Amino acid sequence: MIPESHPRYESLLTRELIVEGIRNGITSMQGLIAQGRGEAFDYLIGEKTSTCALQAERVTAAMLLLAKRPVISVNGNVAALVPGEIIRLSDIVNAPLEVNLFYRTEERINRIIECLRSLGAKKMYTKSDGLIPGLEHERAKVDTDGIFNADVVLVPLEDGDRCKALVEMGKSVIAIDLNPLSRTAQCAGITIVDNITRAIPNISKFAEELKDSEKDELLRIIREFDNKKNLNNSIKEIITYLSNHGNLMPP
Ligand code: PTJ
Repeated sequence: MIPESHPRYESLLTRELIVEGIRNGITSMQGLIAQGRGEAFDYLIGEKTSTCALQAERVTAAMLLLAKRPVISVNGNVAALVPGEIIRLSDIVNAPLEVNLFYRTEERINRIIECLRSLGAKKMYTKSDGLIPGLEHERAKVDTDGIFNADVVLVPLEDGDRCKALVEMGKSVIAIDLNPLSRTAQCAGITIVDNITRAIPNISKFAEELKDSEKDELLRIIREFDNKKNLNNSIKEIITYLSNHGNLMPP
């Protein structure tokens, strides 16, 4: 039992969700390591959504609303941390979910699908009849109607290989990754450097706000966004945060 007064209450609760995910056969053991890496980077950004992340989250909402065949990729950490929130986003932007795992087992795939369905997920791609070219690991297996055929794919907590392969297939790839230096963060078309627990509700909020906007307005929001610049600014924000809090660097 974690007392609410604990200074790291939120972070510890999130950790419990991953542990629970492992107990329920949803999350991989390696998911714990990913969570630890995420926590470390979240610490460096002050455990809050930065201005850069907010901008990327708004552009993501515009992009998902404009997409013709958007898909949201779900792995074991995503399913443990934000199952309800991801379903809500899927509904708002009309982007079906597709479970895609790095440490793939059929049992875990089915458990995640069951879990999402039990929480109200309506549209999901559940076949694995396609292969992403150039990938040798299990994440290559996708649904030909889903990720394989998608124009926009949201990939939270991804590994760099697949992000690159999806970009090479001509897709617009949106990554959520607390590590701005990861290969995924560096190769995605839009990179959200934020915790998925904050990013998904933010994207949903922006999607609600933008959903009745004209197509031209959504296009303008996307056109004005420069991912490289935003990513560099995310790194600068970490440096500024550290220099303000650690007295490590000259002002
Ligand atoms: O469920 P599976 O089998 O598909 O496996 C999923 C994991 C996440 C275990 C697998 O993809 C993996 O090993 O991922 P990595 O290579 O550890 O990458 C995870 C990335 O996500 C790292 O850059 C972390 O900093 C980042 N990350 C971790 N937790 C969060 C996060 N980013 C956003 N929000 C988080 N909560």
